[in-house]
Amino acid sequence: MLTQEQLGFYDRNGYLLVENAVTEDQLRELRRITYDLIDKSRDIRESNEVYDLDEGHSTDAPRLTRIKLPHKQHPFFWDLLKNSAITDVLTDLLGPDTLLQTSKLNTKAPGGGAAVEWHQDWAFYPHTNDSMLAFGLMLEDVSEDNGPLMAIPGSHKGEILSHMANGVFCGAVDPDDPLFDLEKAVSLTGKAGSMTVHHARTLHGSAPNRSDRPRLILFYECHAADAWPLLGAGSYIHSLGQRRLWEDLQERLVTGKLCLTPRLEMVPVSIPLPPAPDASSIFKSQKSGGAKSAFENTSV
Ligand SMILES: O=C(O)CCC(=O)C(=O)O
Repeated sequence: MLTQEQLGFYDRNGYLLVENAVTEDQLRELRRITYDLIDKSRDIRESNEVYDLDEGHSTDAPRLTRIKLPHKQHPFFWDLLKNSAITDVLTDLLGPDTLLQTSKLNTKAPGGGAAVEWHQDWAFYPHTNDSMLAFGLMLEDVSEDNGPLMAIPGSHKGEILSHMANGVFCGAVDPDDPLFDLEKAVSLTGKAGSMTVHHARTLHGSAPNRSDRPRLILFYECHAADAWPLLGAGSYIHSLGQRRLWEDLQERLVTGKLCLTPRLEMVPVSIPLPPAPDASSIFKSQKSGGAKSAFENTSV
């Protein structure tokens, strides 16, 4: 359970670092499953429904940017979210009724694993209210040199910046946007087993992995059950049809019950359209959409 101090910190800053979010046994199992999944990517030649391959990926040296939807690749990832200390942090921050929006395991390979340009998750999936957050569970130690998550304190209370470039939604802010103040950025480093939490409106990003160690972070993106997607990355639900939508909601329910009366709040919404030429992941949107990099030519 979070302390009043932690709750206050999160409310003011829009991010939080929780140490020892999982037990040693849970961490060991998470790593075993993850390295096994990475191993199974060796003979994959193109990104597919499970893996996003990084440049230079080969049988001898697997290099991934992401394992997609880990909670669908192994039940342990789902059980952990539903039944652990992470579940308590979730309900402390979002209330008793919560859903998983999506999960991903971002695996920055040593020596260059891709940067994630600065963005606000909210820009990808505006909802009827912003009771939404992302957990980032560190499966290996995260230090300044292996591409830690970085966040701008308090940005969750500010504007949603433009994530457009060249007339398309590129999923990143322009580093030259006067509303973007990189000077304020903080790095969220920690020991394996620590967990970051960031609000869906918090500006965040991460540099390439410049170390010789992997950077493995398991992200769970969750929302209160009364936050319903408008359009964008969450809007796949509109294509499911009534029956499949109903099943999908049950499948993603983490705690409590579904809520069929969305809470409508005065939140800033900009529809993330038109899509970048390849909008299949944030990495692809940022690259194919021509996002300007905030990390090139810096030593961050
Ligand atoms: O992997 C990271 O460092 C950040 C990931 C992220 O922000 C995202 O995938 O939306």
